[in-house]
Amino acid sequence: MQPKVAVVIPTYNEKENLPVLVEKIFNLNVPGLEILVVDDNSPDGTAMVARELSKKYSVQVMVRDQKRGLGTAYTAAFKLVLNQSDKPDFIIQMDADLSHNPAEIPVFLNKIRNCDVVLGSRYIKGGGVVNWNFLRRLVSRLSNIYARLVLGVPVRDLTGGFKCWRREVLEKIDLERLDSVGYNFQIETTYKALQAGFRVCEVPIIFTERKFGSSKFNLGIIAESFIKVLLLKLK
Ligand SMILES: Nc1nc2c(ncn2[C@@H]2O[C@H](COP(=O)(O)OP(=O)(O)O)[C@@H](O)[C@H]2O)c(=O)[nH]1
Ligand SMILES: [Mg+2]
Repeated sequence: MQPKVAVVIPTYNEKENLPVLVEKIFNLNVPGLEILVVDDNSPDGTAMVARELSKKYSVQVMVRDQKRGLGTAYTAAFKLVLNQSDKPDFIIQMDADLSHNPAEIPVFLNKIRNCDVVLGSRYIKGGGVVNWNFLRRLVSRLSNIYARLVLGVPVRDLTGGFKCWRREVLEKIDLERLDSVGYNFQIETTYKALQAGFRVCEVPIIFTERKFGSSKFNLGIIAESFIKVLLLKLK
């Protein structure tokens, strides 16, 4: 039977980017693919744009009342797709701002056949980052080194947000007990999958900084990660 694929896309003020991304994804013609957009009531009207797209494409839209962080957006979206009657076999997560190249989706779907979790990695051979300044590169590199050393895991890119999950992994990780509000979600979920004994693989990706809209990255996100990585290890 043909596998079902859900692509989860969190959005906050992504009205220029979302239509371009959605069109590119459906142009791949991956059978059985559907998209779930989880928007935090973006002031720019991204939810309206998403609803418009749902008339043409297989796009579901989940709107939350206010900005509540990337981690909780993903948790809510994962719960929704896992509770559907027609559950997806694979769940892909990616940013809305075109930093993650949709053309790489088939690579993830190919790799997941022999893995339980596939991580898009900027820090293995063939991977990379385009249009980030020195400081942003440094922060990303240091966060990865810090998380890898504290947690003692062999993963090169723990903080990336382009990933593919086998449904069983997300069912096993207790989503109710996830503790991350922000980007720490990426580290926490991968670590929990490793702890549960799942096979985590990396494929190289090129991350390209957005052209439209603005990044929601901030110091609070770094602070959350700094503390929560330690707590994760101590648990
Ligand atoms: N629903 C929701 N999406 C968010 C939130 N914060 C960030 N995002 C989305 O998460 C993705 C990555 O965020 P971005 O600001 O591009 O982070 P950066 O790539 O690290 O600079 C984008 O699609 C954002 O719109 C949030 O609080 N709620
Ligand atoms: Mg971005």
